[in-house]
Amino acid sequence: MLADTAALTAAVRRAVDETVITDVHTHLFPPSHDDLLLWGADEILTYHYLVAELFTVAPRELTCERFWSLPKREQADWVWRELFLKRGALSEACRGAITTFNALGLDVAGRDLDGIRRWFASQTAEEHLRRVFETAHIDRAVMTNNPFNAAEADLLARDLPCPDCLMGALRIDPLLVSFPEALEAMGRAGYDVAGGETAKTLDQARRFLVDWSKRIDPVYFAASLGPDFAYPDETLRTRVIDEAVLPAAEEVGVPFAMMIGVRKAVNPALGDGGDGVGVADVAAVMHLLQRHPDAKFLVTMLSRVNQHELCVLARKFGRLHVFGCWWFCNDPSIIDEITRQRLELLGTAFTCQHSDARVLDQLIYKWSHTRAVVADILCCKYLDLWAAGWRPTEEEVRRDVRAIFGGAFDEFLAK
Ligand code: HDL
Ligand code: ZN
Repeated sequence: MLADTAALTAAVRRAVDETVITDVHTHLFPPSHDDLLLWGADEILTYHYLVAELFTVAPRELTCERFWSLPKREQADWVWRELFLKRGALSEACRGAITTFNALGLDVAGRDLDGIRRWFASQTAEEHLRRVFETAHIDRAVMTNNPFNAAEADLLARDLPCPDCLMGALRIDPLLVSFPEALEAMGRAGYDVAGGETAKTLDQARRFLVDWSKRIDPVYFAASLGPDFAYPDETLRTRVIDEAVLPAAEEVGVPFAMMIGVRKAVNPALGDGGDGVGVADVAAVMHLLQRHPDAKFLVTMLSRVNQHELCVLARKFGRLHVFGCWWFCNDPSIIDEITRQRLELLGTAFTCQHSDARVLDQLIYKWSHTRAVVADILCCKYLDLWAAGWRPTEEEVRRDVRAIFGGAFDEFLAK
């Protein structure tokens, strides 16, 4: 039994610090997938979040075109100089790079970028992956596997070695947002989709998803969708969801993860950094839940504006699991607001965060930053509970912390 509030808050902080986390969405790849797995100083510094921030301050003569023509090292030099040396590295992405270098024992206080680069050059991807998972204290991370991307599909089809800590997820955006691209990829793979937008083609798409699922054993199907995502509507996308995606997900026995609210290529010159955010319509998720009583959905939304309505919807359907403070919400001020709201409306029936890591090393900062914010929130919430008269044990605190860092996700997948 915890004796007093000091023991309670100490137990909460210990639990958050020590809990093993399951990372439910990343862009990581196995080391066997060659240069698809990004890691190291220059990848950390040229993360698309930092590239976008560079171009908020870069001199006019540094055009995006010129930047992209530079070698990766020189791109990283620009970011380091402009965002870390000439200005306060106060953004979440800048602080993240510093947290990561520091946690790896590198001399970031001394601003020794060349020394940091030399250290990375002496590592191998396999040993670094083990080190990063250990440092971040995560047990498993879900990848993003896109069978519509030729390079990824070729590597996936070769059944290359993949560490147990990496789990597959089938990423299906082209089926929903660029059908011609999906048709081309399925046709290339030998599926009979020559008929175009017919019921037969949609059944072939269903089979394509089931066949790929037999290969990579995904924990879910996933797609990112725009602020304009509506369901149902008169577009082909509704038919693709009804006749291909959800029947395949049900046959495979996995949820459909929707990441809603990204305004793609607001500024294409920034590449991956060029996407923006828009307020989406949560009613689309509500209609999916109402029309598909057997389907399960994981949902995260990109706009802060959508979070409360999504939380309330998750109270109405146990088949909806809310996860993460995605991308532009992955900042301490918004993580704080969203996580308090979710605890107050959902208890522990949600997944508080995912890293979205594109660079292996980012697991370190994305999780240490989130643990710090969530620990403060949970201390408040348990103190409120104590003041109400409840006396949680340390085991119960650990149980609840694990729940929002992956336990509830595992439970949701299993039910
Ligand atoms: O669509 C997605 O999975 C997003 O997470 C994008 O990859 C985005 O570029 C990103 O990395 N956000 O963190
Ligand atoms: Zn992502």
